[in-house]
Amino acid sequence: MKGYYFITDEDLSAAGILSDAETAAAAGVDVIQYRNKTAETRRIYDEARLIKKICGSGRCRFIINDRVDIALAVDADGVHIGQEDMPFEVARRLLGKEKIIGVTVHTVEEAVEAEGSGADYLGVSPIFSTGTKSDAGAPCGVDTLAAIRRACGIPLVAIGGIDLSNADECIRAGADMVCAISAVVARPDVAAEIKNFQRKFGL
Ligand code: 3NM
Repeated sequence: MKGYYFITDEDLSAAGILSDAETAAAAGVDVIQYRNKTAETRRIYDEARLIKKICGSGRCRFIINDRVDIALAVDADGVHIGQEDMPFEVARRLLGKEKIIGVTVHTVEEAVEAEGSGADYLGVSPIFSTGTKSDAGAPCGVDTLAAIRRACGIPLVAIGGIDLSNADECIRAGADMVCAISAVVARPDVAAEIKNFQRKFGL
């Protein structure tokens, strides 16, 4: 796992989430995460099926935020769960050993616990303050990211308030991937923005 980590956001997207996902897949991202915290289950299921097809056309893994049931229904590559979502052990039992499970963490303690439970990667958040997720909490900063890097061996995804001006700090602190939502999908040229992030990783 390396480079820009793409997450859909239908409220911020200028071009629409399916167009954004196609753009991300064409840009060669490693991961596409479908995140929808508000829509009805049928729409989430339908969109997940469509994005899975888009991922299939590229080489990217398809991760679904929170919804283990949808991940099973569409045979996604895995899920991403937060501290308030389904407990890790339950998600693992339902999904099996082969699926990817990423866990959002805010502290070194949460990170060590998630890695010990068997998480495949960690989302470290929010690094900087963000208006995109209203309940994201206080920024943990790049120092926490660096401390988690020292404590954990699994891949780290930095998220929250990241743009092209501060992504390098995250990479220097040990992020294997960076996610930026508003700095990408709200912009007119999503492909160019993704490529700018990928270039920071030498991709
Ligand atoms: N999760 P932007 S912050 C989806 O803190 C998400 O867990 C977060 O958007 C967390 O790049 C966030 O626009 C949104 O700041 C990140």
